Amino acid sequence: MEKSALQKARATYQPKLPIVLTGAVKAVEGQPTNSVADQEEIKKLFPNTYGLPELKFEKDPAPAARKPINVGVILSGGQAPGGHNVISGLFDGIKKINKESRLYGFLMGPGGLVDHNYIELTSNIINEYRNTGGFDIIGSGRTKLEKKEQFDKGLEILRELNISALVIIGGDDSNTNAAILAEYYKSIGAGVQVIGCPKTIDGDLKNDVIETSFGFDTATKVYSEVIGNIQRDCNSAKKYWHFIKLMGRSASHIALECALQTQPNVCIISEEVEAKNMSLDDVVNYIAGIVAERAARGNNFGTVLIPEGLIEFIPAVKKLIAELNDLLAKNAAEFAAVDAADQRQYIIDHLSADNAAIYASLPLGVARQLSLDRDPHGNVQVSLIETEKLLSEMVGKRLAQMAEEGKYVGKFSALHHFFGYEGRCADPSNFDADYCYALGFNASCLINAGVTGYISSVRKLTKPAVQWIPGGIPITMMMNMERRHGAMKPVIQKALVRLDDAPFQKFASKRNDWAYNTDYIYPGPIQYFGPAEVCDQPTLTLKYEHQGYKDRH
Ligand code: FBP
Repeated sequence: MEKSALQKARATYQPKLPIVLTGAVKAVEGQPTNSVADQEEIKKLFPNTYGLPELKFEKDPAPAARKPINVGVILSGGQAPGGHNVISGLFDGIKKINKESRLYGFLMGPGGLVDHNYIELTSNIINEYRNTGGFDIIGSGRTKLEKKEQFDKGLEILRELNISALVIIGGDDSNTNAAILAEYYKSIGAGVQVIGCPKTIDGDLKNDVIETSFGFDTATKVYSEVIGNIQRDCNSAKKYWHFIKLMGRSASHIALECALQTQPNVCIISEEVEAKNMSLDDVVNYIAGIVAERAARGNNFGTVLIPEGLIEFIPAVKKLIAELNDLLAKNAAEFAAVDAADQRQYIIDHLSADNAAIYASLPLGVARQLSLDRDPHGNVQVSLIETEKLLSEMVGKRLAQMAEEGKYVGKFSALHHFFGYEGRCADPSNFDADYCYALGFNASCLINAGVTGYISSVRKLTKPAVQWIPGGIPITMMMNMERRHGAMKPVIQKALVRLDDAPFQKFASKRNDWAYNTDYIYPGPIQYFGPAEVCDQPTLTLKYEHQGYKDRH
């Protein structure tokens, strides 16, 4: 593979490890754990892996010689910067356990395990991918591992390759499946450990024990750089309003972090829209009000950040989607047989009156997206809904009305952007390069400790990497029961933006200033080489969360 000068220099970067992982370690058990909610149900569903203790690693002064192990690894779901470093950390970790250990990568996501598609990851391959973005080393996919037949089929190849541990690198849904697989293999005495790793640019796989998912840091820095560039352009020409949709299928962490980094004129936070029971019109009026006020001050330009998942958080639309999910799950065959042109009417005829009215009122494109196929985990594919265009059109119409009423004088010219795929495969920032390498290396320590059903956890992330605290968290600890595909299922609780938490509070205390005074920040590109205050800083979300946590305790 030919490389740029930056890639060559970057390939030599040695990720920093928490100091404790630089020598032999032993696992130290903490207290037994409970799931975050619905304890009785989760306990019944996970009789073999519920209630396990949290683990921490400490230096082992007298380590025993260890046998080689064969490990499998899977990349699952959307790409996130740093996945290759998780794999290289895992590789280095199992080689340190015993240099005869082997790592096998299952190709194109969980489907590779079921279909027996794999490669052995040798040091030549691993070295090509150190510190690079993307998941192309083995590819990723969204096949949902949930059926006994899939687990049994997977076990055949694990046995054939003598693999005794499987590492699943994924988001909340993939780690939920890792927990189910761990429980199943344990229940049948398969002798295969299953370990998860917290991945997703969306930043919504986090809680008291997982401080952040990897990829969020790099992706938000990439988006913030580009938002900053747009803001400088718009502050130069002073003639456009930029409507920028940002990935993050459910939670608004990406939009919030980018707002903190760039200080746009408007940023909508879906969780607030839901908490305040706002309608689409309320959101439109809020934006139009700011556009009009800025126009009154002579500023016919600005930036609006919109989280990808907004539409699903508007309470009325949320109720509609919940009924649609059940309707489409129950009547799947009948609906598939309906002519495409008649599907809209079919849905209107089968929904309750309130939801039918809302569905009928939505622009055709949005309504159609809401009724299209869900992803394998049952999620509406919100990245395909053009919320940025929907909102700017509605704001334009509202401004026209306001102009007629004498409440707006100005010029509204809108441009649209969607930043998502641009950031998911960026070369990892130093933070993500270090964090991912530590997560992978730490996974090898969990394997060596003989545990299953754990997620790799590295904490104290606002400190320098050498001071990070590695350990393991039972996945069942993060679970609750939720409605999926029309039935209650055990799933990892998604972390949405908390309105009482420091990052949102910080944003809320500043947003009025940012709306009317043009106070943009232009963060510039990610820097890999240079002083730590430029190159090694975590996200503002993480910093404020830790600050808020300290203030509360
Ligand atoms: P994960 O939760 O699997 O990490 O993926 C999140 C995400 O990047 C969302 O932000 C986005 O809505 C979705 O993936 C897009 O999915 P796809 O890659 O299948 O188009």
